[in-house]
Amino acid sequence: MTDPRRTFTDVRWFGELDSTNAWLLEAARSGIAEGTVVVADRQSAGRGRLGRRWESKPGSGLLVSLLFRPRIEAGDLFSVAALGTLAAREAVAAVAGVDARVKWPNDLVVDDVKLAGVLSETSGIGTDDLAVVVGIGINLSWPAPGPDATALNAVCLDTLAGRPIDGKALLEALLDAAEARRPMLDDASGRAGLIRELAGCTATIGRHVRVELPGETFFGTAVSMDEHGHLVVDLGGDRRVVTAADVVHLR
Ligand code: BT5
Repeated sequence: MTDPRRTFTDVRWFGELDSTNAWLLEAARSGIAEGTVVVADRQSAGRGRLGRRWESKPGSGLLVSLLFRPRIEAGDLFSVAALGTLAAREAVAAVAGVDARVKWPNDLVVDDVKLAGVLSETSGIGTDDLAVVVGIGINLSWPAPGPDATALNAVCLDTLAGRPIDGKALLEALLDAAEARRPMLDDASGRAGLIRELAGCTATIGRHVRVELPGETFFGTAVSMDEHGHLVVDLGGDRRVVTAADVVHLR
């Protein structure tokens, strides 16, 4: 049977890397093609947003990065990360039967506990040579219940599904979901559709939140996501548009 995938076909699986995002970003700068997918069993320096770390013991998570070369403006970059988040969400539903929600901007959570994180990084922004690496970490079998999991406020798919989940099957489902949405990046209505779809499964909207910015913290109610994926927060009349921050869901 021919592979129905056309974009995400070149999958490179490593035993260990510092970071799948770091590897793919470097390769992107050297001209590697859109659709290259990098997976690692373990990462020695897994990256989160804002210089944070992604923790994953060997073989305990799906650690994958996908390369996109979309022809988009910087203001539309959120749609690429949104595609990655939606693909991860669809994959955990398909393979593990888990209905995850999104914590803005790109975490997958179940009952406000983090199952997966997404980190999008770029090179060549503002040029004809834009490359966007979308890195996704999904907890498969770690953290086990215990201090680590509690400290991270993390959960894994095995626990949620009540059975072992196969990382390869999860990867296949994720790539299929990414492939199906890839054409949406090519026009404005498709990109808007990705943001709308993400907003529709974002648990942050409607929640009372604490927004943590460098040097400033404020409270409000998250009311919507704008067309760029920014979070609109109501402060009791005044509205603020949050572009990059940490948001904490409050009860
Ligand atoms: C993220 O950052 O959630 C993005 C994580 C992206 C990881 C993937 S793995 C493949 C690819 N290659 C990389 O190097 N990175 C990507 P952020 O929103 O900043 O969240 C990071 C925070 O999540 C940390 O500071 C911890 O509090 C928490 N955390 C770390 N590891 C975790 C885990 N395994 N499960 C749940 N939470 C975790």
